[in-house]
Amino acid sequence: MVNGKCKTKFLTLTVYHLPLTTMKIYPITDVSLTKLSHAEQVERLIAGGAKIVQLREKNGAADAFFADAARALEIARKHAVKIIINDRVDIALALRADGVHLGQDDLPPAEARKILGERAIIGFSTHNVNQAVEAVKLPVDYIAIGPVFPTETKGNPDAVVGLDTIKIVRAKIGNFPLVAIGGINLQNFREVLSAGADSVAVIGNLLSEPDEISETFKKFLAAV
Ligand code: 3NM
Repeated sequence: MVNGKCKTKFLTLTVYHLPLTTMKIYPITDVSLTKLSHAEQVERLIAGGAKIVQLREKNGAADAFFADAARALEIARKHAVKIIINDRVDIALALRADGVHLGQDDLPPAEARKILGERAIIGFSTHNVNQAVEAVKLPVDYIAIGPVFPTETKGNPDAVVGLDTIKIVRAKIGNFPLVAIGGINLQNFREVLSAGADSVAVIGNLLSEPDEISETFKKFLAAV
């Protein structure tokens, strides 16, 4: 058992951690906001320089999301861009996507890990310091914390955590990859990174002008 335990620890420290720290801007798609398919949003984001995109679908039917995500993945593969599927472990598995992002009420990360395997990227949302501290013990590659600022994009959001929580979480989790989310924009994202986040996940401020998605993404990258 000791060996088994060591192996798990080793995997947690080395294999599960991805270079998300090098992807400081983590875009998430939203069809209802943009009126564009996930595939079209991915195309525009990649044209702006995105290296990882999360596909988030809260309204559509599974078959339509699957078909759209398959097209998005095809585009992403041509550019060596990673695709993470929000919530749906089944769709991530069926598509052989790069990974899945799970919320507190989704399939537990350990079960998702069993299904998707060691190479999958698994992210996990947290909304306070305690959840974050517990989450880094799980077989996940990164945790997200939010909402950092008020957000209009998420229905029924948790309480705003603010920059101080990011600082506290960073102090408690060491180098564990930390994504911040919620109300982050071109003006405030650097202070979120300075507070200790490795990466910022953004929806509204990137996508609210669908014709300018590529340009807006470029502006984020230029401002990092
Ligand atoms: N999750 P915007 S906040 C999807 O707190 C999501 O976990 C959140 O969108 C969390 O960049 C959020 O438009 C919405 O604020 C992020």
